[in-house]
Amino acid sequence: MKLAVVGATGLVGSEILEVLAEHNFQFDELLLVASERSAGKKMTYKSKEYTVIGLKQAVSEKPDIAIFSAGGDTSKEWAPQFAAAGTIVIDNSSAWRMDPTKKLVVPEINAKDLRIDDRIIANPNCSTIQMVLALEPLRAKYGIKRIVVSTYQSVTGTGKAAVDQMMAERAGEKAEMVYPHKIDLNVLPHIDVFQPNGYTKEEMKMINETKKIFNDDSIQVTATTVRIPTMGGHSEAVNVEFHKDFDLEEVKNLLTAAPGIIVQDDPANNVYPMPLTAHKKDEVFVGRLRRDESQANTLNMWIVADNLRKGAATNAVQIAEYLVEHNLV
Ligand code: A2P
Ligand code: 11C
Repeated sequence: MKLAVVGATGLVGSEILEVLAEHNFQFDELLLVASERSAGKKMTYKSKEYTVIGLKQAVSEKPDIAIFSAGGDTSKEWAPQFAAAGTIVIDNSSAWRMDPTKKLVVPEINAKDLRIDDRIIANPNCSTIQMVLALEPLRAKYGIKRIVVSTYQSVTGTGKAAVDQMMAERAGEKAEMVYPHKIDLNVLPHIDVFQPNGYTKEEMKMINETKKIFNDDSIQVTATTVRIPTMGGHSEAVNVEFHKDFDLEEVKNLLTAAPGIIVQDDPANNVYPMPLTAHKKDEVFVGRLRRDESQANTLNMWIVADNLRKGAATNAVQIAEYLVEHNLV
């Protein structure tokens, strides 16, 4: 097994290496890949030193699996070249997600749809992953009619430069502006670019990707995505209307029993999910479970996950693990 991590020098790339090590993912050879600017740079994985290589060299090495996290343009240009060389690409960018010929995979939900001839597999957007994972056990039992979601997203979702902007502002230093406004001590109702319909691209990702992952266009979704000056994870207030009525205790039991979900819901003791406690964890945390008393069959929930983990690196590594475990590679 030859594994490539493309975008290894980035924020998600370094998280992928951390998750691979924690999960003790087995490979014979590891290729750390980044732009030509970084070629020759040294990096370590499990105390062993590796030399970063460029994409051209990486393709010629014909890795079995390449986990991509180097932006949409890199994926659009290079993923097909890896695929043509026989590599299975697991892509973190938005480049292939809505392509009807590509699978959009959250392993706990739809890895079973993967086949031996899938060559480019898309990893969903971070804010989508944590929401659909927390909803899946409830969807299976009650059926989903409509989702209204508002997000509170970490600056780490934008990348290292955004973390630097926030920290420079906090320290009172001159900041390189990644966002159109100050982010520290502020809240921006703006993630990714605005679309002609007035929504942002992040909001449209949540809407479109959710329908694709659940394989159900009848599910109504609306979203407001917001950047807040925090690190550690994305938070989401989700209002979900089911087709069938539910019992709150049963909801808690279904969530508790589901893989990859941890219920933190003890208001009397101030226990609820937070980015600070979700940081560096692979799971999705769910709490503040309560009936929407204004409408039948409707639940309010609060969902938090480390966007660099289950929202990106962990989900991608889990796809790779699934491929290996099911002899799809
Ligand atoms: P590099 O460090 O050489 O620029 P982040 O999202 O944290 O900024 O990380 C982006 C990652 O994608 C980095 O590893 C970066 O490598 C990589 N990357 C960016 N552009 C390219 C490109 N054109 N080809 C290959 N890798 C790229
Ligand atoms: C954010 N969700 O928090 C974005 C980052 O489509 O993979 C990931 C963008 C994507 O800004």
